[in-house]
Amino acid sequence: MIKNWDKFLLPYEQAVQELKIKFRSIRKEFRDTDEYSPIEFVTGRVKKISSIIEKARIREIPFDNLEELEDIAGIRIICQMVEDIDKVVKLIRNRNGKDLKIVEERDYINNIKESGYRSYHIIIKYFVHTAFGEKEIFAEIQIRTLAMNFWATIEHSLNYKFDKNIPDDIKMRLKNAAEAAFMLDKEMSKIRDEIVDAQELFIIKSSLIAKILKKVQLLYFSGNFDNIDKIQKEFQDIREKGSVEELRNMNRKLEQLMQKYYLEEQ
Ligand code: 0O2
Ligand code: 0O2
Repeated sequence: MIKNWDKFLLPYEQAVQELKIKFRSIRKEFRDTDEYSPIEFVTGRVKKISSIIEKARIREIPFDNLEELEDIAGIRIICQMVEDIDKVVKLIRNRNGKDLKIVEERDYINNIKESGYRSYHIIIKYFVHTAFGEKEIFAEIQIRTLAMNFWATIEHSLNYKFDKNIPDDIKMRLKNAAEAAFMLDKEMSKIRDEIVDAQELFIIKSSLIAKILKKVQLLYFSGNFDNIDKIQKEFQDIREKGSVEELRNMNRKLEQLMQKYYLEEQ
């Protein structure tokens, strides 16, 4: 039987277009509200006819049941950091039973494939309305980091080039390269965490410094010059080298001094 491929692929093409728009708009919404987006970019493709035929042959799927293939429609969501993958998975789970149905989740991040491949796959069922009627189809969503994507893209094209006959020693080197890419992911996450911690510390310190400054000024302008030189000197030292704890102590000390003089902050 000669299959009408155009008609067969139509719902898959539509699903890919719709899902790309949906996930890209999540990214846009985060960015428009100045929030960090766990989605860096989204791509999608309909599987090539030759790959569909090959996969069906290997899986012994009859030509009339090609709908059984789960990845004819494929969406790829690329994240900056490993932690973002979990956020994207949760976003998709929140839609379960609404505009899509989750059929299966495959965690190839905690269960790395033999090749070294890492990604989180979610198989969904997705409803499309075409000019020729309605249809529920399978689609595969792959969620991975930029580093995982870098590795998988090159490994996939090497496999394609060598017709899946990559020599064992090269396979081992590719596996090692996958580990190196994952180490890079981990290091980037660590660097980000350290920057966030440093930023948070800076915000806490800046706020305490502002509070202390206000109290010193109030004490000064209210004419209570007791120890004001000593206080200013202490403040200079703590401001430059002090810990959050030292700044908190000084703030408390000034609070007590203000109470002594019946002063109140406006
Ligand atoms: P934006 O605002 O940059 O996200 P289309 O269906 O025509 O919209 P198509 O043909 O699927 O898109 O495009 P493709 O090649 O899949 O690219 C998808 C989006 O991901 C594009 O953004 C790319 O700029 C962006 N992108 C960023 N980095 C990469 C990368 O390393 N690889 C790929 N493939 N894409 C990347 P938009 O949609 O133009 O707009
Ligand atoms: P395409 O269109 O070339 O991307 P199977 O294909 O039988 O191994 P299964 O059970 O159908 O696997 O689904 P699985 O493993 O959850 O997902 C298959 C898809 O994941 C592949 O699609 C790849 O896109 C990706 N993938 C899985 N393993 C690897 C790997 O070792 N290296 C790379 N680069 N990608 C992998 P296809 O079938 O290759 O189709």
